Amino acid sequence: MLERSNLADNAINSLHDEQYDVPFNLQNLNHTNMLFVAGRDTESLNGHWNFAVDLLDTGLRQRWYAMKPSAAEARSEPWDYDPYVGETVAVPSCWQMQKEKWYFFEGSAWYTRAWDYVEKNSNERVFLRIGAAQYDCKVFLNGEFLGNHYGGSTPFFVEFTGKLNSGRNWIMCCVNNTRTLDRVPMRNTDWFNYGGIYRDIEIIRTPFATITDVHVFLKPDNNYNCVHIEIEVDGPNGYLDFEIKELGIKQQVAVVSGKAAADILCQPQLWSPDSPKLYTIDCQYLSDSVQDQVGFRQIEVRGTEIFLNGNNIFLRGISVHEDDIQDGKVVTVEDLKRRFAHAKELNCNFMRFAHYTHHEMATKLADQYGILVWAEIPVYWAIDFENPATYRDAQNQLLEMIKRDRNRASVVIWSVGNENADTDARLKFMSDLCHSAREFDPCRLLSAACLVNHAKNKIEDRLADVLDVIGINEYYGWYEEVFDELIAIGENSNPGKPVVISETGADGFIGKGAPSSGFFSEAYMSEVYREQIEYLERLDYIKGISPWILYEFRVERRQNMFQQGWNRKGLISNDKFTKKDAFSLLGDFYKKLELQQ
Ligand code: GCB
Repeated sequence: MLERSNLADNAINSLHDEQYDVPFNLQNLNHTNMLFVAGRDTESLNGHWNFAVDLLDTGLRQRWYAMKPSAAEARSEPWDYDPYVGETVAVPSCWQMQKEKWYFFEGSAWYTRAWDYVEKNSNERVFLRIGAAQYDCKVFLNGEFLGNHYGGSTPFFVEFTGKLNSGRNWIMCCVNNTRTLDRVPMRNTDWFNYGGIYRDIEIIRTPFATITDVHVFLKPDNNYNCVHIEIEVDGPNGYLDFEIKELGIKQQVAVVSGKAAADILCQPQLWSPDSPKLYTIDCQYLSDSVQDQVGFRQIEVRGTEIFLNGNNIFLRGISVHEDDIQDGKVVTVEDLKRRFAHAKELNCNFMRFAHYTHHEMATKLADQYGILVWAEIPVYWAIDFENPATYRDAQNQLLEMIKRDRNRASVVIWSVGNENADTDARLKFMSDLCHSAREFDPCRLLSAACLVNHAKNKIEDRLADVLDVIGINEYYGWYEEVFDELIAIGENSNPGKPVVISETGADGFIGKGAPSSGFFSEAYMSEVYREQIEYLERLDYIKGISPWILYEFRVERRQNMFQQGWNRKGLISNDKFTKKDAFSLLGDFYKKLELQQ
């Protein structure tokens, strides 16, 4: 008789345990254990990982993660999956794009790979960083559960220090993209529910005393002559060295209880779309050092106007999703560069990165290209605003986004949501998010795509009181009919703050069998843009626009014969190459606005 382990007993017992997942939902990998990564060496774990989809969560129930690598003939009990052999997928990727049979798969999937650890420095710390995994990611090392992360678009870290074997280690991740009532977003979205580890996965080593956070910004006091730094470390009291060579700054800053802060007087050349100047900042603390590229600028609202570095600015924008016909949510630098080239061709100075946190390379490139960015968390449509666990998740996604990107001069707006019904619970939830954002970042504006009361033709959203900029999504010519209401909204609303049209647009299908007129025709889409532009020119309460959207994007809920799983409002089709006529209409309008500024 074969000798059975407790795994076999568990396999039977677990059939009756419907609380099997509770121990794995700690959400302990969150903004509190983020590490500052800019300028650090990394070791990529991208590449082929063993992979299995697991619709029934058998892996968690039966504890696949606790199985040891072993030859089949040496095993002493039956097994339903062997994490150490079998099918592989490339990481990063979305499983939908790997095999047709996984296209609509929603559930858990297991990723496993070996990593051989060789210590480089005695006293080093070792972290795993995952750029993003959609949506819940549970991490196991050599069979031990180390924690999980909620939220599909922000990075997270797991510390491996003290848990590694010298030589072979096994890293296992269980990634789950099920749409549930407590998640953010919840169950219904107008974009595709991709799944998987779809951004870079890497190992980062640091010295024992580690710089965990660096926040550097121009003090927003209208003097443009003071760089404020706030640095956090995990290590003893002492000093750190902060340097911006090009500005002649080299300063020792005291570290007390893990924190260091200073105001440094200097005269930086200001960052703007016309002159996206970046400075290299260096920070050295004991034997740890990091380096980042940072621009200095001030964004503010005065009355109903937006000012960048004291100059009145109109946001000529375009919205964009993270989506690709081949790769799904995986982005490459080439893909992002094409995105910015198209935005520049449209004469944009602004982009809305909808509806979740985009790849960190996108905001880095925006810094370099001089594109202002609206960055957003997926508090989208219906969310369980009453649920404290949902709030905790949304707040964590917000703070992870802010901590990742608050050194990016290009990011001028944090958006806390999109088209959410104005209930008391939602008002409290989203106001609290705004307070949190302000606490972590004093130098950006807060916004959300708010709702308009179409019966009264009025911006009537109580959240507007808490925001700096009011976003409104309007689809005159498409979902709404009478363009004159746009004028009435301005007259009836008196918002007292800048209003940005965060969405407007129309579907235009240009593939085989495209209609020549009416809804979904390119001609009708152009007509909507023509009328929109005509009206926008008359709307003095609008201080920016980001039409919907640069590229067509994949979505389950659009299935008519012209959509076939795609939202066709892209100014460019899903090949990211073929422009529709509306592209040049918008580009010409923006050129005109640019010349007027
Ligand atoms: C909206 C949503 C956006 C949709 C868009 C549309 O208002 O905010 O996510 O994709 O409309 O195309 O209907």
